[in-house]
Amino acid sequence: MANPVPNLKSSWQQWLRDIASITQPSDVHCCDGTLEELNGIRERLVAGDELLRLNYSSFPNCYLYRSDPRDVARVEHLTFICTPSKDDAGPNNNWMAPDEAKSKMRALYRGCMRGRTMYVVPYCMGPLDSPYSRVGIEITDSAYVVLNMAIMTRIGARALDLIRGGRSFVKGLHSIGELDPDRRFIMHYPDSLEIESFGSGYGGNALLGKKCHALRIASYQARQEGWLAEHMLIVGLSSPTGEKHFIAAAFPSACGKTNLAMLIPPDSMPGWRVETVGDDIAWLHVGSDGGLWAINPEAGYFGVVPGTNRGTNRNAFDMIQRDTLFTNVALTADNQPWWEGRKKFEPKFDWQGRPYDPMGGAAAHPNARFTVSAKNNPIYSPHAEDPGGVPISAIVFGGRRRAIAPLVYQARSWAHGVLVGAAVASETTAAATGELGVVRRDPMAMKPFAGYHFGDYFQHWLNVGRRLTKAPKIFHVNWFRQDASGKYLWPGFGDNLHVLRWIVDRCENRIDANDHPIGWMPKQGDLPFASLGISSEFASELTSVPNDRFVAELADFRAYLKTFDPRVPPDLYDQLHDLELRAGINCQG
Ligand code: OXD
Ligand code: MN
Repeated sequence: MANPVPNLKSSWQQWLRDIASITQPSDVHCCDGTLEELNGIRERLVAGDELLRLNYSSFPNCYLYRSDPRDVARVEHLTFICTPSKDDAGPNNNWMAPDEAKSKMRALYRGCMRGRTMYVVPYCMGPLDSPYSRVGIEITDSAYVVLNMAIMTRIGARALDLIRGGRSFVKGLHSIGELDPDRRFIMHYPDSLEIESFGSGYGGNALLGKKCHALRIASYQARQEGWLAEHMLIVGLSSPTGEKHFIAAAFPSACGKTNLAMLIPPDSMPGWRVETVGDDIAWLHVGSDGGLWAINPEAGYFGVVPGTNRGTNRNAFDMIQRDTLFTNVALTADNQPWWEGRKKFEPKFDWQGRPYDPMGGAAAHPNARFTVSAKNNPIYSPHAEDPGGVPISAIVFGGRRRAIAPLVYQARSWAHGVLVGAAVASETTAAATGELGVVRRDPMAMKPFAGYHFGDYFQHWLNVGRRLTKAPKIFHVNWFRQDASGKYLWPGFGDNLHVLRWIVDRCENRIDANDHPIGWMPKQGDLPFASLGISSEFASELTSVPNDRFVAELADFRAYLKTFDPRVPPDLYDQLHDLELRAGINCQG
């Protein structure tokens, strides 16, 4: 099984040898990404009871992994950006000096792989032949991480060839350590393209290609190189006349990005088709045509399982019926995965493998996940692997806002859109540890993921906009508006396509809109509220912004923005000032 580190002199091999001498594994395995290799790893995990094979007749080639109960979510408070200057990381990040972080990590890594296999996983983020793709190597002592990386990225020989060919690559070192929350850190060194992660085996902390590389390190590189690495889904829409548009949309974690990326058109929109390019991350470049082009750097989905069913997301439900690695779901008596919202069957064991007690809380962990190849998605876009990416017509921001943001509005310009993105806020969910249901500010849904100071990040967005001669239009949506009793005003799911159609019509300059202080809002009759059974009272609430709340929101946002001074671009303050004037606020910064 083991392919010892070949004795050649090159920087990546020297790095592997250095790491092996620090971590002292009993064995080194260089992954080539073949099916045989992955089957072998899986079989060994099954034999060691670390992975459970699920019922083959209903869930062929599916497995269950149970994580340590103290290791079930990303850990933002233990995630650091290690730039030489603290100011460059910004108040939006935890910061540690690179030397301090390195020596702290060095102490943790010393001998940590004794008795374990050190896996070496070369990977590529983005299609292998795309000029926009980036490569990396993750060293890990977790076979579970290898299996996830093999689904989420393009691992193996071809990625290694790119590195051998001289591409710069991200060096990621991961060890589960003892899974001790008190000895857990996720460090990023964007200047030297390095990631060091210790003490967690959970997705975002351990699958280093995803949040660590494709967002934190990539956003830092993107600023230096003039592109954007964003926490966005990419979805394609085709109208019955065959007109096609791609939309990139940023929502904070667990606001339904995967559902929107895989949306099923409602019966009320016959002839419409939806295709998924990506559900979590977009890398966006200014094309030679002056437009914005996007690739999805990932090759799979690491989605939240609870709530997934044929009604909420039929495509996701169908794609996880086979070839899926489940984490922290419950089990039925006949070894099927079970989760809240699955509807059928009963759990027999909870996510920790204990006999299920209906009085004892949820059976599946609320942040239980599926990892599955994008190729399983019935509506995986034929353009998802296009090396040049897909052209983006609209950028959509959104969040969970019970009582303030209207269903949809359009920013007046790119610069106003940057303000709209900077003002994204949402109620917290289970994807990150911490309190649930608290409103937190999450600019562009990048709060946990921007690898540098938000003031510089907003400036970078403005700079990219200046280079776009065919800039996408920017919108904000809120699927989560509620009435006073907590009832959702908008049906969501497939019906969100009605809103996307309005967005496309605006991009094509086909319809007019109402001029509201917040931005352009749909005219009466341009969204089919009545035919969706939405009362006129709800419809008018969905398209209104309560003035007192709006005024309070703007004050809160101004105070938040100030925390990024003196790096907040003056143009952004100008946009805020204009918005305040439109809202009738006499403000001063
Ligand atoms: C995720 C997230 O994608 O937390 O897992 O954003
Ligand atoms: Mn995400």
